[in-house]
Amino acid sequence: MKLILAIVQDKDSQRLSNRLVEENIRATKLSTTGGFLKSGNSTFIVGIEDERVEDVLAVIKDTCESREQFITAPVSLDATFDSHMAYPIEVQVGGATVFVLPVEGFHQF
Ligand code: 2BA
Repeated sequence: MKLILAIVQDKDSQRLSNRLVEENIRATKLSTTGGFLKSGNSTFIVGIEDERVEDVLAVIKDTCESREQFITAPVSLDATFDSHMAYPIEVQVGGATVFVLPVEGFHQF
């Protein structure tokens, strides 16, 4: 058995939830926050048999889009500039960041 942790953008999370249910893949969705953008994303926890890992990855790949996002970073390089000046930085977010981990035990009591 494997544990899949998939961090996806909030915009894709409902579609991914629906697809996982359709494909009979059990999952738990957590509301999470990206450390860099400090904005909301969603983390799916999926416990799955080894032979279905590729199916889960295919569903995630099919559902989650990569998007460009801008953040506004403060500039404080030169004391002669207004310290409130800010400039936008473009970052590419997602589709999905996925970890596949081995599972030592699985119990449902
Ligand atoms: P965030 O940390 O909010 O990062 C959003 C996007 O900002 C990243 O997209 C990446 O393009 C950029 N970014 C992140 N850290 C950066 C840095 N130090 N300098 C420049 N750009 C940076 P993704 O790589 O697609 O990541 C999307 C989200 O997935 C991340 O949101 C974070 O929540 C999670 N994530 C990504 N890599 C991770 C990792 N190695 N461990 C844990 N979570 C991760």
